[in-house]
Amino acid sequence: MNARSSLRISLVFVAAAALAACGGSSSSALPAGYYITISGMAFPVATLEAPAGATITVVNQSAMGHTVTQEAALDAFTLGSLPGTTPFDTGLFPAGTRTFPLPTGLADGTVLYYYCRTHTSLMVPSTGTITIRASAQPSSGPAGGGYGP
Ligand SMILES: [Cu+2]
Repeated sequence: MNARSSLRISLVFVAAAALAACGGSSSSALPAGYYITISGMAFPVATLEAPAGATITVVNQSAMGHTVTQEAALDAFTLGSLPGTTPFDTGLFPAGTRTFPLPTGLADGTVLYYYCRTHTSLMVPSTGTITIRASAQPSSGPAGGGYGP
C-alpha cells in the first residue's frame, strides 16, 4: 500500500467515526459550548456552570414551544434579574436553538435562575440554575446530541 492510498483509507475511517459519534436521530452537529437542553416538558440537565459573559445556547429538542427566561427567584415564575443586569429571555420558540449572553462582571458562585414562561411549574424541574464559574469548561454538545421532534 502506498502512502496516498493509506492516507485515503485513514480519512474514510475518521469520517465514519465522526458520523458514528453523532449517534441516534441527531441531524445537526453543534459545537462545544454552554448548553441548556429542553426535551418534552423537561430540562433534563437543569444545572449549568458557565463563566460570566459566556454565550448560552438553548436547544429545544421538542416540537413544543418553550422559553428559557430569567427568573426573579427560585420558583417565583416571574421575570427578574440581578441589580444592574438585564434579564435574559429566549422568547417562545419550537424545535431549534436560541442563544443569549450571560451578564459580565458577575462574581463566582452567583446563581441565576431560569424557567419556561409558557409552562412555569409544569416543567421538570420547574426552575433551572446557571452558576457563574470562571473555571467552567464548555461541554462537547447539548444533552441528547442535537435537536428535532
Ligand atoms: Cu415550556
